[in-house]
Amino acid sequence: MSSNFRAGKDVHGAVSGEGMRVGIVCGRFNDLITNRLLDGATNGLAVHGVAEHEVTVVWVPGAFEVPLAAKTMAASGRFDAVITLGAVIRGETAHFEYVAGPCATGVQQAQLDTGVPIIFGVLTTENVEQALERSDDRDNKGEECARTALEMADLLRQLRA
Ligand code: INI
Repeated sequence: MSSNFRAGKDVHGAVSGEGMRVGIVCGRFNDLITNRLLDGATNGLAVHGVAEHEVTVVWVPGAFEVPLAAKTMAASGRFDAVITLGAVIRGETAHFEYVAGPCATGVQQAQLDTGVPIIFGVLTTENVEQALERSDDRDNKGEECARTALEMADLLRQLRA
């Protein structure tokens, strides 16, 4: 069924990096993968016009530590968005669920608590091959997160204006 109803306002965030301050939290665990995600994220930010001096990269031991660092950065008021990057690989650990679940829940809670967009770029895969596929030049979760961060930062600016 279609309708002729047109909403009075239709709000979209722009993917534009001008003046945007972005924090990145990156897990060292599985750093073969997380360095590729970081390259994707920083390339994505650069392509959309984010200045190098507006980007801060913070390293944490692993995905379990990501939410606390992301929340602290978001709460500082110094960032328009925070991107989280990590790699939790099921084949590598017996406690996959204990790391991946709390990381995702913690990131979501941190963005709701602070009101700052915190973008979830922590890969959770069955094996290294899948993680490599999602962090390569054609399909890179970090690059996708860069675009999402800018879109959400602009959207929230508009919603608060
Ligand atoms: N951390 C990850 O980021 N990825 C993993 O796959 C992983 N594994 O396999 O255990 C992992 N563990 C470390 C964890 O994030 C914490 O750093 C550690 O438990 C100390 O709190």
